[in-house]
Amino acid sequence: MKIGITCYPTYGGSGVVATELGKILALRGHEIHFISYAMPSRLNSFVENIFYHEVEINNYPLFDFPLYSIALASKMVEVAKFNDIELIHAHYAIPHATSAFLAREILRYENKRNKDIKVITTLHGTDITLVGLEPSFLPTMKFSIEKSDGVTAVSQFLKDKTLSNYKINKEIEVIPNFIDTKKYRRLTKEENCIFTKKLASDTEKVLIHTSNFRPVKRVQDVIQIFAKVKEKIPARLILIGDGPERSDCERLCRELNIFDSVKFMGKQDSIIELLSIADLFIIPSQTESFGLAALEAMSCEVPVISTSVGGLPELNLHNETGYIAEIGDIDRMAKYAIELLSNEKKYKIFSKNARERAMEFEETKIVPVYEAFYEKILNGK
Ligand code: GMT
Repeated sequence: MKIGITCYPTYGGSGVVATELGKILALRGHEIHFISYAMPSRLNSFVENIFYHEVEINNYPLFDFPLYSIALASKMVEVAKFNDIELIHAHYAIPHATSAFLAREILRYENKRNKDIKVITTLHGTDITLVGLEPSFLPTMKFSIEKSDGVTAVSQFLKDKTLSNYKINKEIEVIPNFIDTKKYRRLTKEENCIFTKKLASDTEKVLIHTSNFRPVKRVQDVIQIFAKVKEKIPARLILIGDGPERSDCERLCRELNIFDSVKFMGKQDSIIELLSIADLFIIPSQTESFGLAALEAMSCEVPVISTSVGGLPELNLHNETGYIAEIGDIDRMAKYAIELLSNEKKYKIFSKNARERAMEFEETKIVPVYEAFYEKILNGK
């Protein structure tokens, strides 16, 4: 198949899923054309069959805002026309599904193809649960989702939310996030260069969190939980990522007098190395449609303490792969963390369970589901 993939190129989960999917599809013989405003961050090594097309944005002085959606649609038309693209897979609906719809209509209007190009939209999270609900986006979102030829959501939760929030009458297939469990595995001390960097001593437990530090991630809760754990157990906190809440988080650490025990790492590529020294992953999100970051941790044998929101309970199994608590219930999450970190026997079971659970989302199981979905849509079923 010849497939166009559009996604956000930054570190976010939707871009990661889109890029990893494209890489695997290319290895499976498909021709993949990424279309975005910058090179996706995970597209960092050469793969045959992968092409990248950059959307140029015109900054004409009359435009107060860049007209990205239109520029993207025009680039989609160009790429589809000259590369015989059969389908465009839009990751994160805003504005990608709308641009893909426009591109399909332009190509149809030009009437130079035997067959319409197909548009598949994958809903990832805040495109549905947060941003898409704003009045300035809602009608366009509903329209673009309904007009997609195929729609997938990364969890049952997100599918249900889409159908109810937007009153959408459309078949949506649930295809969860996936992981390369051969790559995402716990590295031994000998394999892990980070061990020499002394992030934590042998006697300290390591709590870890990765996110884009947006308010929905509730990183302050991670810090509060850690402060309570540290009162009982020698521990360190590693925070990976960056975003609008980071300065407030640093301030909170100083206020709580725990700044020296918290490492703000910023954006990092060595996620596997860092997860391999971690004992517990904390994800206290206010909304989380799947929780790819938690899946990455679980694949590295790190149990998870999460909230009960969104798709998290579809991944993290309470009392098996970690624990689940209500949003903002810092005391309970801290209690769970202390309990697990102080019970070696239980910890080993949870850690093994986390890895086994992650293997259910192995990429070799999930990517063929996307392929079958493409076939279904291309064959008009
Ligand atoms: O919705 C977002 O926050 C954006 C998106 C991203 O690009 O980072 O994240 C979402 O997509 C991931 C991949 O499907 C999911 O694993 C995340 O749970 C989801 N984030 C939220 O729902 C907050």
